Amino acid sequence: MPSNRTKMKAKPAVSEMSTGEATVATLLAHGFDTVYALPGVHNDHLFDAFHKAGERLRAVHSRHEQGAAYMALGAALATGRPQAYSVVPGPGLLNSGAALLTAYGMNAPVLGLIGQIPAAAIGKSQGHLHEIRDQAGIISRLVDHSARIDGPGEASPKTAKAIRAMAAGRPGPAVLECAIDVWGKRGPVAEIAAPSPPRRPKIDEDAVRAAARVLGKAKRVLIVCGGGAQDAAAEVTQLSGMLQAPVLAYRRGRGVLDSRDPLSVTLPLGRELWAEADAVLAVGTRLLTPITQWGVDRDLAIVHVNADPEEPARLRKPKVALIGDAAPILRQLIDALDRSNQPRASRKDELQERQAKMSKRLEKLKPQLAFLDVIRAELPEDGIYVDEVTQIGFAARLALPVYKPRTFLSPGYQDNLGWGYATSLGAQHARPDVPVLSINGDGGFMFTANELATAMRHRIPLVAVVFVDGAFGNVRRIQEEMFGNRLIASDLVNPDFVKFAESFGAAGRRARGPDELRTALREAFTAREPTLIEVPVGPMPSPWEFIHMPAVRGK
Ligand SMILES: Cc1ncc(C[n+]2csc(CCOP(=O)(O)OP(=O)(O)O)c2C)c(N)n1
Ligand SMILES: [Mg+2]
Repeated sequence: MPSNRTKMKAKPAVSEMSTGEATVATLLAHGFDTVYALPGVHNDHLFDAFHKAGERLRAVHSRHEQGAAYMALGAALATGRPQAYSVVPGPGLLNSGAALLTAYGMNAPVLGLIGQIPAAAIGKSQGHLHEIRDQAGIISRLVDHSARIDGPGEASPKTAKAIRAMAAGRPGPAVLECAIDVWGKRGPVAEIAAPSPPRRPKIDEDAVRAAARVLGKAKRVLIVCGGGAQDAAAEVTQLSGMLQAPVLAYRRGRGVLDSRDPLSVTLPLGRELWAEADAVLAVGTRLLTPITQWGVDRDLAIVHVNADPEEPARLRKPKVALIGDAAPILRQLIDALDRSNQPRASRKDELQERQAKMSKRLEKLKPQLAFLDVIRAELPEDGIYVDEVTQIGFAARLALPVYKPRTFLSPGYQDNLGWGYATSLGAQHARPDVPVLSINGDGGFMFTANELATAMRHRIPLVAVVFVDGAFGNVRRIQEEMFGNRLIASDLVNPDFVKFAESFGAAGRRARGPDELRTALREAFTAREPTLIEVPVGPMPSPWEFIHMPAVRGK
């Protein structure tokens, strides 16, 4: 019970602790129960503090630092709560770099606890183990909040500050460094900092009223959701109904409005609706694709809700900007609209018809869709689907129905190949109550396939599918279609994935086609054990005409 513990620990009493112990006590006081980690001599005293925390803090070790950091990312995305990982400095930090970059791009609260060389040697380029020039400077380019803990007395306030910073404003990762000879250093610790709610900007009521006026008088409102809308599903759903506004989501905003609602649309239909809209309500999105690809003109009034005050005007100054967390802002907007909004004619039939037409066009992706139908049917409603940069993944972003927030994890604008398997492991570890499904291409899967060992060691019952076409298929298709079939560096030699899985002691299966995948998934979700399903596939039709589409406004 974090709150009771918090009260006990928060008593101002001077006690002697090590820097590592004070850091761990602060993590516990803030409700952390896991640290995804890969040890090394720089962090031995920190890991000893993890050990002393006993059952209250699980150290889940991975087989590569990128695995640890991606696991923390997956856990953060699946739970919405901050998560921690710990690795050695230099190579350990860099190995975790792609995950940290992705956490930044996805505004995910991931706390890195990173070692450092001996305190007295920092900055002197003496060639100490794992030394890297200006580690603090490198870190400061990757995250918005970072600090170095220089002794036990400052461990707790600096840890608490980092955790607060991850939730404040636009959320995101943070990093704490600590030198090899400081984690174990003992000294007086006045108190363990208690969690304090992050400061929220006051909601600008004039702006809410202005937004209500814009949306109230608009005839065809389109709502666009990004990752920042994930905790505002109820409000978005209510607004969509009140305004009869379709809700467009592509990667990070999927699941905010249930896909079974005919007003829920993805990119291609969203673009048509963008062309017709007289007002857009953007919620927690950069609006990058609509503004830069589809175009804007003066007839489109944009109301932009974002936690980051810099974001709304980055691409185009909106008519109204509302700064802060989406849910409370949208709640006020609903109240303001309630007073003025006239009941609107239902757009259900119109949207149903247009959805059906779009489904016909999307039939071009039949090979992918046949697999997605099976996945949707077998993955329970609250099961979590984790995306990858692969043919099935691209199609899923367009066509996999998503029913609930935080059940469709997609890497956002980094779109980094190889994030999926380890991120899924973290999601499944943090949410043992629901099945998690990881989909992969043979290219992406091998980035973190070593973490099958982690799945076994920690008994994480993740089900992963690897679609095997013997290629970086997406790259190969581009070479075929746009570079006169001059194929280079896109063919792959693969292991037998069934034997590969079995060699770790995991369940390995082969499914030839959608029907066999259905059986394999059903059995795997029943068995709930680490499972890898190999699906041999051929080349698949290109999805790109539904993703990169020409402008429809402001031409
Ligand atoms: C970190 C990273 N490296 C490289 C790429 C470029 N890239 C995009 S898709 C792709 C190939 C994916 O191959 P695979 O995982 O087998 O999926 P397939 O397209 O064959 O379904 C590559 C190399 C990327 N997106 N991210
Ligand atoms: Mg492939």
